[in-house]
Amino acid sequence: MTKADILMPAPMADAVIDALDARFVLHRLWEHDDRDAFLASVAPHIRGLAVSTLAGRIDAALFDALPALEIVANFGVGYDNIDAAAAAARGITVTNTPGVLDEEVADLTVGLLLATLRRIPQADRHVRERRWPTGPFPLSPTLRGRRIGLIGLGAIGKAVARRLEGFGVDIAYHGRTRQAVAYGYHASPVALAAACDVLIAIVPGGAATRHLVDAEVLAALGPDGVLVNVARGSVVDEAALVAALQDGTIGGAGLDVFEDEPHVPAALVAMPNVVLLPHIGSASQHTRAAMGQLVVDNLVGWFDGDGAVTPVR
Ligand code: NAP
Ligand code: 8YV
Repeated sequence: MTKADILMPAPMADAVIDALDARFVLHRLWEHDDRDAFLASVAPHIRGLAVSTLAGRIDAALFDALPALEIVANFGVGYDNIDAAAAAARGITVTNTPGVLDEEVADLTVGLLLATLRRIPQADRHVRERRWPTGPFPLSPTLRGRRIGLIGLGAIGKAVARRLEGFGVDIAYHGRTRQAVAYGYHASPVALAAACDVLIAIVPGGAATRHLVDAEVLAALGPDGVLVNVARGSVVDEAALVAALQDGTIGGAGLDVFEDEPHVPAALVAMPNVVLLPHIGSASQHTRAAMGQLVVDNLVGWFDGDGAVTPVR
């Protein structure tokens, strides 16, 4: 059987590389000093792309440079790194990794919420920096009595909500459509923020959700309010968030994602009421292995003629 040519622009997990190497002709773009020249030499043969956010934007210009491209397999459920409309217009299939990371990301989201409210990283630093003998760690805000608003009640949002039910807090949500669920629905982010004192963003990135959480939403959340963003940095107006934290418009934030990753604004790093994570929502060995396997399964399924396992849309 002829092996299809697959392009991997940036490194992925060893297990993914090994599995694709065994089944396809895998081209590791990042290993070449003159990437443009290498790409030009293999471009006519490339039928599949294996990408993560490390590969940068996968856009129309790249599709036009790869005339035989059939499928883009993304490592991640969010695929705002890919111009899916441009792919669809060219008949190129895009796949993502839904289903295998929902519980992991939900665990991390609840952990980040608790860490932010109860100031767990700050308390750890209090002990490590030998400040405990000189005085107790200050009392923290609480989850008790909180009203939690989820911006996005999809697969991950629902997994977060299920966990939060066990914490005895009120839960409401915003999305473009009302769902048949027991949680309260609000037709806009600002209405949700006004009704809650915790906002958790867990929607896809991209133009449609850019700055869904803006200065108005943060003002509606209020001075005891806490924002948790595990969606994409683009969903929150980061400058407005910094201002809201600095002037006390909201009380704190737990952030796993940022507008210009891996760069985090110095103003956020300096704040005592903010918990910052390096985009680790799905980043356990267990779940990253499952995501990698799904990338492989999508490419193998496609080139075996069985179809992609998890195409988007
Ligand atoms: P999903 O099942 O597709 O759910 C997305 C939810 O967002 C839906 O409930 C949808 O409801 C809502 N939504 C979509 N567009 C919207 C808009 N313009 N305005 C308001 N709500 C909108 O996706 P998921 O699997 O839960 O994942 C959600 C996102 O989480 C991913 O796309 C990714 O960006 C992010 N994520 C982050 C990490 C991390 O490591 N931090 C890990 C995994 C995923 P409606 O259709 O009714 O609007
Ligand atoms: C990944 C994610 O870390 O699935 C997603 O949408 O954000 C994370 O699980 C990321 O996609 C890695 O490229």
